[in-house]
Amino acid sequence: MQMTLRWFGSKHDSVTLEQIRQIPNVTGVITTLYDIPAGEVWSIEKILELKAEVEASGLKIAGIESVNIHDSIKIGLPEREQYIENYITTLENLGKADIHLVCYNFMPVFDWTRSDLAKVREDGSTVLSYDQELIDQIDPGAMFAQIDEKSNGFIMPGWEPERLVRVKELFEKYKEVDEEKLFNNLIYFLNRIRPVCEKYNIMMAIHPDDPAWPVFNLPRIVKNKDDIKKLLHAVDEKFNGLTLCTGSYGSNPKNDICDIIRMAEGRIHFAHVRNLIHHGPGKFDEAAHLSTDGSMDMYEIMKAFYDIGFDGPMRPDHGRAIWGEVAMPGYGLYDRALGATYLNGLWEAIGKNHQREERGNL
Ligand SMILES: [Mn+2]
Repeated sequence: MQMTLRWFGSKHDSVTLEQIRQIPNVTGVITTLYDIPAGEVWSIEKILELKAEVEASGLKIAGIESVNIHDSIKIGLPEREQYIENYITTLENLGKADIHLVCYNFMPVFDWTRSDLAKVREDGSTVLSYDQELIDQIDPGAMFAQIDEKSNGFIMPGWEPERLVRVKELFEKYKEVDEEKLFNNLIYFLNRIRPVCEKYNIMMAIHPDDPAWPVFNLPRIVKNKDDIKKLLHAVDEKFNGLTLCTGSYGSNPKNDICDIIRMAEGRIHFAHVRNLIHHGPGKFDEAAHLSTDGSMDMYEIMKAFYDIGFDGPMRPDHGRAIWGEVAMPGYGLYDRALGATYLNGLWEAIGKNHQREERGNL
């Protein structure tokens, strides 16, 4: 396991590479070219510039999150061909720059949804929160205004302003797209990018739907164990893999995260680890990473990753906003640094216990 932190680039992130480097055992960042809209080619020059900046700080680029997929690919419009060509060129350029992990998602219109980006907890910290009842009362277009208003002036990933102007039009286009169509469009895309991924040894790691059920009547196809099985089987090659996001799968308490991790052994290329508190059906708050702060058993989750020999990048996913830090909601330095340290501690303990058991068995 390689511990990393997500970093949005010096123009967009309140956290610096120098700060990230000082978190014990964090050796890499998961980053992106945030300014390039979905569908456009990432030039080799821009990729190398980003890489040089990260490496000058003593860190490495452990992977890209995300290279976003243009909606025409998800909808299956004729113009998807050009956008897939662009995507292939981007992957080729990443491969030439020695970058081999790409996180992406296949969610229609919205990458993720929350009803509150700064819900105040008893201790004064704030967290992202979800309440299906509140979401059901919101017009999808109004979601953008709401997200924008509470984002502390940062552009939230997946909620870029250029999407706002097109939201109505997009909903129209998705009218004919059900789960089956969306799934087939994903498989078409994966088969098209397969040669470039295999040539450059690029692992594609799909991020699950967040939350793990349909929102605004849009189809969702990466929600649970059955979805994952179907997807991994449909293109049964290593490059077709997962971002195992515990918070997204875990939004549905019926998902057994440890079981999913063990089932997907060898196909998990990237891990997002965070905890949340369930308040009832369709209702949860994000939490600190510690098991006792939420509903999930982080020890068991980390043990499952350890047991399958997970050796890819992991990052503490969203943190709380604490100690007065003003940052992109979920992406402050302090709570993610605490999260990384806690997860590193679990990993060390699990590893040492394992070694002790092995010695005991000799
Ligand atoms: Mn995630």
